[in-house]
Order: sequence, then structure tokens, then C-alpha cells
Amino acid sequence: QSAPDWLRLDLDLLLAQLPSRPANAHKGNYGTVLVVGGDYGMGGAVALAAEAALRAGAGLVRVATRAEHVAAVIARTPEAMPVSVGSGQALKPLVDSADVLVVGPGLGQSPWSEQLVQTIAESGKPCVLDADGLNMLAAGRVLSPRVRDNWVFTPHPGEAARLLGCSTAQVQADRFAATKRLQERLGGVVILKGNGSLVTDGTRGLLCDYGNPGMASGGMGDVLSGVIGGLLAQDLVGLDAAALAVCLHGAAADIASEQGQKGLLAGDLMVPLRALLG
Ligand code: B4P
Ligand code: MG
Repeated sequence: QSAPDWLRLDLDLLLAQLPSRPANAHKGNYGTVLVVGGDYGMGGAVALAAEAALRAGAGLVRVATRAEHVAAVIARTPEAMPVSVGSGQALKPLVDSADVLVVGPGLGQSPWSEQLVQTIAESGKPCVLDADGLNMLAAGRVLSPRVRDNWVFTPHPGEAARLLGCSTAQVQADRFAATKRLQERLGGVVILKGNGSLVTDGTRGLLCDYGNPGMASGGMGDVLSGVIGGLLAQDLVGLDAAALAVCLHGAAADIASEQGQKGLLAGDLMVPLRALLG
């Protein structure tokens, strides 16, 4: 695939894939997302991802994190259900009761994080792998090399470079080729984030040109991971969930940036996200 083969995404067309809710809708129809991460000092990342999954319409969202972060997650989003997990063993029942996993925001790369990712890798559930989940994969510290077709991988150019064993500049020099190579290596759906996010499942290449430089601030990636998880939980297939999520995320940031790009916070995307979904 070269650049001209990549289809430019249209948010309105993508939104049509998400059916409106019937009068007798039940939260059980909209899936359960489990967000896993938030090692010491990084609890905000899971809080943002969990809230974003709820704003994207997930029926139920749980968070598996360090005990220290449980109160903060409840305080920010009482609708999310945080649970303290100390080991991979403790995570297993939570994984079993979830439909979709979002793994990586604030995860760190400690023995604790490795145990959690290993438990998830063994589960076979659909998963969004972000941030330190990707970094641990790049370092060969977790996961078997088996291709995971029901996973969505969300590297920024720095994470993509680690996964490909090249420099960030080389990724940016040909983002299309880098995205394609990553998908061949990992399987599933790959999103290469940044100005002009790229999405591919190996059969189709998609380009999102929503979003703006105001998004270059901490926590933006965590919100994207949560949105993808929330859409997967509503039964969108991987490529459709990834494509709709990157466009919603960028378009929400474009709306929020009407008051200025500098100082845009990841949390500012929550209200426009909801408005876009209707
Ligand atoms: P980390 O320090 O690992 O950052 P993070 O915790 O992953 O932050 P966060 O989760 O909020 O942001 P993310 O990028 O996931 O990595 C930062 C390092 O990675 C940098 O020091 C650099 O080495 C490298 N890096 C990252 N992005 C790079 C880039 N674009 N060019 C070169 N090097 C880069 O998610 C941010 C979200 O906001 C994504 O969805 C992204 O698409 C969107 N976004 C950010 N800037 C945008 C822009 N200008 N236009 C449109 N969308 C943008
Ligand atoms: Mg990130």
C-alpha cells in the first residue's frame, strides 16, 4: 500500500455504523470494558481511559489498578468500578467477566505490570494494547509471538519505533510503510498515532485527518484507548472500532480546541465526545 491507497475517513459515515438505542435498551447490551494499568504515579491514565470508555457508550467499565488509585478513580468517575489488583492471579476473574480489555495506560514496566499483561495475553479476549503494554511487547518481556487478530495496537511514533527496532525519525519518514510493517508483525489492527493517524488491518488502509496540535498533551492517548475499548464493547469489529475511535477522538479535540489549542486537556474531550455520538 502506498499513500494514495489509504482511504480518508469521514466521521459522519462512520457514526452511521453505531445503531441508535432501542427504547428498552439495557446496559448488558453495550458490553463490559476492563481497563488495566495505573502503576504508582500513573493513576490518572486509567481514570481517563475508563471515563472515555463510558463516554463512548460502554455499558459497564471496570478498572484494575493499584490500591492507591482506587479512591481517585471513584472520585473522578463514580460510574467506573475500580478494583485493586496485586497480581496476575487476582486479575483473572476480572478478565473473565469482561468483554473487552484496555491495557497499557499508566501500566509501567514492573514485575506487577508483566504479570497483568501475561494474564491478559492468556485470556484470548479482544484487547486494546497501548503505552507500556506496547513497550513490554517491544522489549520481548511479555506475550508469546502468536499473532493476535482480535487486538488493537495503538503506538505513537516513539512506541512504533521500539516495536520495529528503528528510530522515531524513520517511522515518521514513511508512516504508511511503518504502519503496514507493524500490522504484518503484530496482526490485528494497528493505529499509528500522530498528525494524520493511520489505521490498518492488513487489508484496508485508512487515514484520519481530524485532530490538531492541541492534542500534544499528556493523557490524550489514554482517552483514545478508552474510546476504542468502549466501541469494541458495543460489538464493532476491530477495524471499524479503531477507525471510528480515531475520528471521534480527533473531532472531539477539534471542537474542544475552538477555545484555543494551547492548554487543551485530555479530559476536555469527554463532553464533545458524548455530543458527537448523539
Ligand atoms: P510518551 O511519553 O510515551 O507519551 P504518552 O505517555 O504515550 O502520552 P499520551 O498517551 O498522552 O500520548 P500519545 O502520544 O499516546 O511518548 C512521548 C514520546 O514519544 C515523545 O517524546 C516522542 O519521542 C515520541 N512521540 C510521540 N508522538 C510523536 C510524534 N507525533 N512525532 C514524533 N515523536 C513522537 O497519544 C496522543 C494522541 O493525540 C494520539 O491520538 C495522537 O494521534 C494525538 N495527537 C497528538 N498530537 C497530534 C497532532 N499534532 N495532530 C493530531 N493529533 C495529534
Ligand atoms: Mg500514550
